[in-house]
Amino acid sequence: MKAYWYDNLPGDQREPHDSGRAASGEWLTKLGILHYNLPSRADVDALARERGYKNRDEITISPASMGAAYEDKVRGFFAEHLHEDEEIRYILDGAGFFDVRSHGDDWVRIRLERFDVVVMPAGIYHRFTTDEKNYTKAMRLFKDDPKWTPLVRGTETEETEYRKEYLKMRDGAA
Ligand code: KMT
Ligand code: NI
Repeated sequence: MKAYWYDNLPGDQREPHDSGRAASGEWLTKLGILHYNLPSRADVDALARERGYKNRDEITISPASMGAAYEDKVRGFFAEHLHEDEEIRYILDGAGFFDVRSHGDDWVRIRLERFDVVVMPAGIYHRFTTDEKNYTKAMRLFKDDPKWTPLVRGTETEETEYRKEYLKMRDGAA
């Protein structure tokens, strides 16, 4: 895993967009993000047990697996949204980027490679993209009763309790 501030420059979303300013592990912690590198599947199972992720599936995001739908899918994953539950992703092969909003709506880009796990808290605005190699194979882990519908950023998501709770956690009580 590598995290840095997004450069906000034009160009394909799959380019690195590395501003050259690293985002520290402490900064990710401040945003409520957990991250691990777990080459052993037993460690993933243990994490799932501890945190109550009872369900999982696997997704391969590539032109080979998605055909003509690939470009639309990749653009869809890149629409900024939040969830009312954690989003947990374990990279099985390839690589990809999760961008998460920080203070002042600045983007932090998190590059994930094989065996990286990221847990994003409920209520954080984020988006995903493959990189220029166009290949991400990932395990998606869910709680028993998953609430993982993406809520695309807009007026409803500003007011949702999950967003308010998240900001309280991140910024403390006003
Ligand atoms: C998401 O929520 O955008 C995704 O699940 C992307 C695919 S998993 C790396
Ligand atoms: Ni999401």
